[in-house]
Amino acid sequence: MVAGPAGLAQSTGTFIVPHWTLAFSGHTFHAMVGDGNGCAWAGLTAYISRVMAVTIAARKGRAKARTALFSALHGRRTARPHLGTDLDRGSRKRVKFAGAWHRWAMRTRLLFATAGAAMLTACSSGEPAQSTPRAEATLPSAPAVASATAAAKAPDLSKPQTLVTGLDVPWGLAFLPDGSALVGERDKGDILQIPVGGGDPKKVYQMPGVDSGGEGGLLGLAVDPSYRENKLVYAYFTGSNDNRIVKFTLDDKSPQVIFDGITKGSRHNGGRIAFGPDGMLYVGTGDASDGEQSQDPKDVNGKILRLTTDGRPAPGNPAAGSPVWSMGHRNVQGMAWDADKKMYGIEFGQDTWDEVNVIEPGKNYGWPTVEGEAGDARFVDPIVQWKTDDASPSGAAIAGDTLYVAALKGQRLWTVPLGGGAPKAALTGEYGRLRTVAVAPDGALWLTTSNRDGRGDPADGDDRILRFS
Ligand SMILES: [Ca+2]
Repeated sequence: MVAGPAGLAQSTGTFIVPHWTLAFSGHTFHAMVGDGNGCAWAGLTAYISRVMAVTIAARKGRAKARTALFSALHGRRTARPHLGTDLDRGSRKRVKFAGAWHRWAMRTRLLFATAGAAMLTACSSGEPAQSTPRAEATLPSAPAVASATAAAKAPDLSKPQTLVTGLDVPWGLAFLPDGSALVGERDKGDILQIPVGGGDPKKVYQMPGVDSGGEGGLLGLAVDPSYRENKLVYAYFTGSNDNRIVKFTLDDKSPQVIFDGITKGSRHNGGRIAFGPDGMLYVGTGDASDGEQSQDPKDVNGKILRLTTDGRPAPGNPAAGSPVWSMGHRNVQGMAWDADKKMYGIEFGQDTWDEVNVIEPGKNYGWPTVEGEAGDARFVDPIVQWKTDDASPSGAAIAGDTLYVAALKGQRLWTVPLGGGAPKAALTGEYGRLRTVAVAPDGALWLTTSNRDGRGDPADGDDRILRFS
């Protein structure tokens, strides 16, 4: 693989250098703990830089810095308890330091700085060239069938078809009634349209105000159930101050903000939006690395929300006037409904258990008090849990009686038989990180990769959309 100019510029300008520059100059923390630049070295660099920065913050005794630093350490790929951090999720967040660690870290930070420079070189040379989004296949034009959940037959996962290549961190994916698809690129804020029957994607919109970084950016997309009449599309994105939801038409350059004030973070921004069978807009949010928000019924983070198309709390929500549908979530990025309108939500665990939950209004799913199956009467246990290395689930869709779950770190597509039986994994390791899965109007399953999101190892042609029929 050869480094392209764009890839190199991104590596040096946005991610790797900030890790180290800010770590040792004592600047604010968020830029420093970006998500790496897409190679293993970057992950190690970020990990070491977090440890170093915690030490520096402790030495200088800056309470604000410590709080912010812990917020990031709250994430999964971060320091372990043996490094001297208190990761007790149920307690007030504090960072404690073992004296020996502190001294060791201060003595050796110069060594790490040198190592970081070497890593930068290694990372930059490992980036494949960026490519232009293009079609890899065309499809027979099928009449659009207005069903997001019911496929006539199960998609054949042994026969993947590469539909599009050259995408840059595709995240949101939604189909228009004509069978064409909208796909959002997280970091660029672009929305591309993939024509009916396949063909080269065409940029049809650029979302103004997207402030990408970390896990934030242009996230979920949804198409209004009455799109034929009103042409409305919805998007959830990270702006400069918060996560927010807008609605717009593709020829409207000024989207209307319908819901804002969802706390943003470098991690755990949630971001999936979807219309339920009741015509309401459901929203998966994240805890923005502050789990206490998930247990605060007045806070919209760490929740599934249920809104009208104007962004107001939907009629019939558990608490009148509140947008909250369910609480106690850590980071919901996938929602789906079966033919009986039963709702499923998937979420990332911290270090132990990712979850598939049956979502019921007013219920509490336990985070951060518990993670995974706890048998605690206060909380609803998941129906399926996976070790975080095996899943890290971001996308969910139901076709027939099977729930499909796209896994990032687990690099596989989980199939969960909703009628009973053990989940099975498919495509393990074949396409890297998998972000979004959706059922197309013709019943085919679409699946996106996420190898350019800063945590993957992109191959030529990434990111891509795969199709299974
Ligand atoms: Ca839970």
